[in-house]
Amino acid sequence: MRSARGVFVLTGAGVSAESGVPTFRGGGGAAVWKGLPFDVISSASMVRSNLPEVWEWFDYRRGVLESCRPNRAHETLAGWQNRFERFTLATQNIDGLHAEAGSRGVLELHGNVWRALCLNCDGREDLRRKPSDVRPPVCDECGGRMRPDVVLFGEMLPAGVWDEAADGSAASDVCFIVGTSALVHPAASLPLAAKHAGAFLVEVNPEPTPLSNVCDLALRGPAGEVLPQIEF
Ligand code: BJW
Ligand code: ZN
Repeated sequence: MRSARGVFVLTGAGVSAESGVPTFRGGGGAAVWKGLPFDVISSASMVRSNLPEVWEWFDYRRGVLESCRPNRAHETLAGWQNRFERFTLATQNIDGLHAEAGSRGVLELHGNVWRALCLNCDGREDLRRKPSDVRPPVCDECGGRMRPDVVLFGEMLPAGVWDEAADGSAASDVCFIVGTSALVHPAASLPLAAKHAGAFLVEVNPEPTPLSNVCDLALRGPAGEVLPQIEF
């Protein structure tokens, strides 16, 4: 860490677990809401077939997140950002907790639950700045229907965000993989690009993942306890 010039960090739901945010695949069973597995309700086809229900699901999620604050893992990563020539933090999380902890330029690969996206003109709105009960919300710019600005199964990741994450991973000397099951692609392929470029890979997760066997070091424990212990 002392000699690293480029550090790349990929986080997943586990980094927010100690903040009280439920993970998707942790806890023994698949996350289910109203009898629908999350990969059904969080899918592109659901936006087409039942947008009001998608909003109900994300309204419920925002309700859970309202009381969640960043934990020591988010804070530690925010403290790392000024210590390297290049520091890239890419997250699969949509909760906004990295930014709330003070991280700047967070690459949100799967979007943000606090934003709405217009299906007609691609305009975006901050749901906290303009709270409204209308579902689906109506776009201020064009009057079109809006959807949650998150990346669902079967959808492309935002191109600019993806490109920056790919560049950051390929230019890293050290890559941390924190609190992700590493099952969802293309996010899970980012550490492989880092490995390919010669980076030292560190996994922080209480459980092994499909990436464990390519990692140089596995730190088995909760991110909020492990990350603050890394001194350099
Ligand atoms: C702790 C802890 C603590 C607990 N401390 N750790 C290649 C192969 C096969 C399939 C595909 C492929 N490439 C693409 C696909 C399809 C698909 C995919 O990956 N499917 C696989 C599941 C099989 N990918 C996509 O569809 C992506 N789009 C795409 O590829 O576009 C191109 C395309 C277009 C059209 C057609 C085909 C391709 C988009 C993926 C978007 C994922 N979206 C979601 C939902 C977001 C909205 C919402 O929140 O509802 O994102 S899915 C869900 O999983 C969410 C998460 O970001 C994502 C990753 O989950 P994560 O973060 O890893 O959480 P968990 O719960 O899985 O794991 C938690 C971990 O934490 C565990 O390991 C615990 O042990 C650990 N943990 N406590 C540290 N305290
Ligand atoms: Zn619009």
